[in-house]
Formats: sequence, structure tokens, C-alpha cells
Amino acid sequence: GTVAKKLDHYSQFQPSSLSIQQYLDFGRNGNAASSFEFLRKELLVRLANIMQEISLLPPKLLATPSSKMVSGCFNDQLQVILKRHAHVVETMAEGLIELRESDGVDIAAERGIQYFLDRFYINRISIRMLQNQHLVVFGNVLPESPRHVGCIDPACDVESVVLDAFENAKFLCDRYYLTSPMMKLEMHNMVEKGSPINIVAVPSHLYHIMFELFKNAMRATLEFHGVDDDPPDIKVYVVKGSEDLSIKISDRGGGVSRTVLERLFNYMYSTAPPPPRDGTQAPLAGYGYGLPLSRLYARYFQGDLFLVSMEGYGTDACIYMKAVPVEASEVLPIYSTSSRRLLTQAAQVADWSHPIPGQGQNSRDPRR
Ligand code: W6P
Repeated sequence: GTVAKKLDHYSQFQPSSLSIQQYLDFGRNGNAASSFEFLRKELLVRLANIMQEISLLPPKLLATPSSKMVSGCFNDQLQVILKRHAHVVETMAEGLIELRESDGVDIAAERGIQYFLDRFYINRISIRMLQNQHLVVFGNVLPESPRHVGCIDPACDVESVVLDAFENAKFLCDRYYLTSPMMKLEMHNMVEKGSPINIVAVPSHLYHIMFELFKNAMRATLEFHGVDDDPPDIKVYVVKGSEDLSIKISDRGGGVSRTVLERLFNYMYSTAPPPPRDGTQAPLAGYGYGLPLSRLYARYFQGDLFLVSMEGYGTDACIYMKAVPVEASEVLPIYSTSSRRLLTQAAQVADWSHPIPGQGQNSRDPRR
């Protein structure tokens, strides 16, 4: 049938959330034919679900050339789509710039955009996970190590991911500021006392999160203390409990107020024109989409990311991940009457004199 009919058909199915344990089992015991059969439906279901939500976006946003490009891509053949999607984040960001420049965005629209983009990007993370798993396990894409099952490491060494992310952030920091803070790292395995901390995880996701948080912590530290004397250490605590793996990154970079903190996760607010591609050095961290996307990577397998700041002093970034692989199941957006209402409803009349924390543009998906 037509593309529209197909999308309508597949949007009636709910996406199947897989746990990291199921990914692991399938990577070890599944076969290419059944993987293909599963993906053939599941990728279309996930694409069709998010397409329904895209169609409900504000007409003014959909009318921007960048939005048309993003939507148009979905109508192409699946194979082509998956290759073309490398630049969706940047293209969406350009759409927001165009929207803002065209006529500004009110609070309700901004909230709708935040709600939609969190769902859009987590959908994208999930589709790329499925696609990559298939290509590594059954295709000819090489895994990172013999231990890996697709992009999952069944014994991910958390300390080495933390050290790797720190070293690479330090490299950028040294190049930009000619100095960098040191790290004090404490590892506490409270389950297997004294043992290294290993969990079933997607190391590239954890690396992405840690690298982003280290860049922010380093920048804050050096901007606040200056580069002339020794900056205070960045303290990192990694703790494995029976249910959660928790990581706290503590900087003394002067912190931020609660109003500024809220903006750090706001796509609309964080959308700056891209830095000039003229050879001038890129800043260490630009508060682009790094933080909201890092939080989605954490949430994707039932984890989370929080910032707790004390203005004038410093900031703690806390990451939580499920330590038990059967608990770490995908968090997926489901197109429903509820998401349709949230994406289309007009602004509600205020029932508080001032916004209540957790009800604003920064609030969680209300159905979780
Ligand atoms: C800051 C702001 C921030 C964001 C993310 C991680 C750490 C920090 N420190 O001052």
C-alpha cells in the first residue's frame, strides 16, 4: 500500500520494549533470520509511532524547511532512511533556530517542543540501537571487543569508561585552557566487596554521558577559579548497590542558580547557532544538546541523570543505571491518546501563582 497507509497500520502497534538481558540473549542465541523478521516489523512500528507525533507538531514548526527535510526522510525507503539519519539532531536544531527567528515561541509551545524532542530523540536512540545490534551480531560490522554482544558489554568495566571519558575531556580542556583539574575517583562495590565494578551496559552510552559531564565540570571549574593556580579536584564516586549503579561527579565550579539549571536541559533555550567552522577553536562545552541527550541515554535503559547545584559553590551530577540487566528495559515513547492530547492541547490556565518545580518545561513525561 501507500506509505501513509503503511504508517497508519504500523502506528497501531505498541513498540516492544526489550531489556538489555533480552538483547544479550538474542545476540548470543538468536539467528539472523529471526532478527530480520523482528526488525522488519519493530523498526516500522517505532518509526510509525513517532511519525504520528511528528504530524501533531505546531504547524509553524512543521512548515520550516528543516522540519520538512526531517519528515520527508521518513517517507523514503527504510534502508535509505537509516543511513540518512546521521544528522537528524543538527537538522532538528536548525528547525528550532528557524522557528525562533521567525516569530518567537511561547511557554506552552516550548513545553510541547521539550516533551516532543525527549520522545523523538529516545525513539531515535532505540532505533539506532536495534539497527546497530543487527549489523554487529548478524551483519559484517565489527564489535568493539570479542566480549561484546553488539554494542553491549556483558562485563563493562565502569572504572575504565570513567577514566577514558576523563582523559579525553582533559585533553580538550588542556588544549583550550592550558590546564585542567585533577580527578579524585572512589570506587565502592557494595555488593562484591573489594571487587572491580562490572555491569551489563552499553559502554558507548555511558562514555557519552561521562564525557559530557566532565567537559561541563572542567569548564565550570576553570572559569570560576581561573587558570593561574591549581584548580580544585573533580571528585567522582562510583557505587554499585544491589539495584543501582550510582555515579556522582562533584565540581567546585561555582554552581548555578535553579533558574539557570532548568535551562541547561531545555532544547529551545540551548539551541544556539552552530560555532563558526572557520578553524577558530571550539569551546570546551557549549551547553548544546549535550545535557538533555545525556539524560535520555541514561533514561533509555531505566536509569536517570540529575544535576544538583549550589549557586556560588559547585555542582553535583548524579547518574543512575540499573545494575540488574533484566531490570534495564528500554523506555520507549508510545503514541496514544494521551501523547496526542499532550502534544495538541492548548495552554492550560495557571492553577498556581508561580510555576511549581517538576511541572514546567523540564518536567518528566507525566505518564512515567
Ligand atoms: C556546572 C554546570 C554543569 C553542568 C553539567 C555538569 C557539571 C556542571 N557544572 O557548573
